[in-house]
Amino acid sequence: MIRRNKRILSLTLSMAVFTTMFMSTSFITKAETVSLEASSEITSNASTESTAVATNIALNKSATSSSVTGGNAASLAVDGNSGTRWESAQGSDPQWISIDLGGSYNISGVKLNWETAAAKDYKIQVSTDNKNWIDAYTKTGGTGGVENITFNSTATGRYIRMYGTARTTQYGYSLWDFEVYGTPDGNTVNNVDLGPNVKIFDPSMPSSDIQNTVDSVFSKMETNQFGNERYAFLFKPGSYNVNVNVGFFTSVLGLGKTPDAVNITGAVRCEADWMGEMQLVTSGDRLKMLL
Ligand SMILES: [Ca+2]
Repeated sequence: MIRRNKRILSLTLSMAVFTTMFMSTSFITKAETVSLEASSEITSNASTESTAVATNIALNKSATSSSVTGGNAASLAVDGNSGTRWESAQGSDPQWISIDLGGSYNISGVKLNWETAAAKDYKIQVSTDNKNWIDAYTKTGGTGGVENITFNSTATGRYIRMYGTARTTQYGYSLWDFEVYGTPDGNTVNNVDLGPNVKIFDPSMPSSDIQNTVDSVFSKMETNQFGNERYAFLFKPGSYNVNVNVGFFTSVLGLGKTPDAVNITGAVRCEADWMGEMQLVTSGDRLKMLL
């Protein structure tokens, strides 16, 4: 017998900081649906901050490079001074300049202000660990000058580099300015890196970004009942129009001073669709499997 036993709760998600909604699915239930009441009211402490002018998140951050010519150090490409520059060793490929953004960002693009000695072929790469790099942008046949580059899709990471494989001159790769644009992805609080598995959401973030993040985690954790990974979603006070599907070992917490500080106008769901005709349901604190 196929039995659907989904309990639907309706409530407003709102918790004090340490009175959290903990939806670990490890021992509880995968069959319970928690539907969060849509709220027509925007909480008074929801962010009303308007979109700010884009900030160069690479400014004065730590920069390193594969090589240097003379005193043209890597740091001079992120000093906010268009009269100073980094230059790599001359006549040598490949060469790179890398920036440590100091925290994890969703990076949307970069601005490169080349000196005469520019890159013809290069990649902009992003990394979370400074070891493994993902191509965010590839350029061939570049001619230097100022290049404003928007990635086709945002790249998440703490480290970003220009990796050059061919030059426009006999000299090195030389940048007056290497600017980077993006928004914090919520993994850094007061310069403490909480790691890639803690996701802190702010109501100023685009709903689509939050949705993509929670969907990505759910795809990893939906059936991961025997894995070692653990995830936590922390929602700062405010209103969110998102749907949160909760997989195994995933905590969802609303942060705030008062019980109504966080409103999720979509839903938070804990289901067992992945099991097909089998459903896990709770009976008291015991777990039963129904066929
Ligand atoms: Ca400079």
